Amino acid sequence: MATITLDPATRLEGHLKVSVETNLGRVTAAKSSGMLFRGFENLLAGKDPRDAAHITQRVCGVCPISHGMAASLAGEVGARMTAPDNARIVRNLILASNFLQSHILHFYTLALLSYIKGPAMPPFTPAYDVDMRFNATENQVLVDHYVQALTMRRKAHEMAAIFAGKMPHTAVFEFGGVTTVPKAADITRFRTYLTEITAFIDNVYLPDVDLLAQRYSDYYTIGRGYGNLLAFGVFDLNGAGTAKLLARGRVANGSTTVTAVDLAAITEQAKYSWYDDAQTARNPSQGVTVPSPDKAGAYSWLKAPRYAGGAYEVGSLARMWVNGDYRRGISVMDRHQARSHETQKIARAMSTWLSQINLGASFYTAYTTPQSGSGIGLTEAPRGALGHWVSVSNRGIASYQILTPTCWNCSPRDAAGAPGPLEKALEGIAVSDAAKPTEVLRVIQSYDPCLSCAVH
Ligand code: NFE
Repeated sequence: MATITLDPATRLEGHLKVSVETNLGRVTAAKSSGMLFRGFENLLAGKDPRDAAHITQRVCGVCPISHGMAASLAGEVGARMTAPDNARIVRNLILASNFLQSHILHFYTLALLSYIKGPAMPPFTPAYDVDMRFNATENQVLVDHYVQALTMRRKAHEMAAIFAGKMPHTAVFEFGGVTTVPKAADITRFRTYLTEITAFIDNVYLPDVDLLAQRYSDYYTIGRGYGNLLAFGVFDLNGAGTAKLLARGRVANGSTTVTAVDLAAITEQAKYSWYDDAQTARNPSQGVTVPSPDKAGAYSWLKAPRYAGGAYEVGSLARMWVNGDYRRGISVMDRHQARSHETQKIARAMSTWLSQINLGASFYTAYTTPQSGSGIGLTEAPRGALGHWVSVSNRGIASYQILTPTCWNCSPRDAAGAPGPLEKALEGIAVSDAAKPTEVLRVIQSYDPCLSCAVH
């Protein structure tokens, strides 16, 4: 019996601590802890509802656009209006650019370095050097692609900034539409970036994931977890949001039968979280965030979101599975595969959307803050399902709750004692070297956790 603790688990955003109990080299139980508190929900109280599209983007520099999108949708739902088609398309293009940069960042900068040897210098050292299976030539090609990916990620940001003005943290999101009115030259410039990034995705990213999957095919059987997958869906293809590039839905235990998402079935539990017990098992529409840093038995600043009591994985694999695009399996390697194929699917769709911008039509519809009301904004961030729940009174924010992807994936145990998705996925894996638990890190990184988002 031994306990292995990664604190912090490296190459992910924010401070995640993971502790695993092992017996004869196998993990018997895992604990995932978010080790910081932020309090965005509380600081939004009393603000002008329109500020939410700007403040919540500061939850994270990697996925700010998703927050701008969720906040705008929630505000527009609350005001019973929709933004015009041009705004929907421009928002999709900015969000899609943000997905491309995030997925490229995740594979090359965060995950791949757990399978290749970088140059013998920081930031590549120190590193675990166990279970390295690429030959010297392959290793060098992948290191070269790592360097190339840094440029591609920058270019994806530059592409987004053509419409967003700047990245990260754009000012382009306003309730009712977007503050930019693109010109034909902007669209041409965007397409030039998109062509280059698409070529990288097709010719470098997907083949590299395939090569990784060949050498590490055993990782198709590692890190499955519960097999429960949930997606809110993203990239609206019409104003009503009834058609999406990636659909809303969920499956239980690896099923191929997709069922509808009933928002009323979502609760955020807090038995093992450093929050006051008064908020246990509340729907986000009723949620409160009362920190309780000395609470006995608690071990994380993440709440534990559950759907009908079950722990659900969110992210590219959930989206691609629900949409019927990828159903090979649920594992570490399937997460990398689904993410790369999703990147390709989104890049293809962006090309179509670019030609749908109607330069003669409006990008904004006048918005008036209602005296009171409530709205829910559901979308996807690169790491998975994202929701904002807002209620307004006296034209100010009365309450705001944010439910992020990493909060689903890295949540602690729930009131019934059932582990969160990552905790479950770690159970049973073999650890060859307790001093260099690379298998544990690879499972963690397959979810692409972001703790800044998770605790928000
Ligand atoms: Ni900070 Fe975020 C998460 C994504 S959504 S990266 O989790 O993707 O708040």
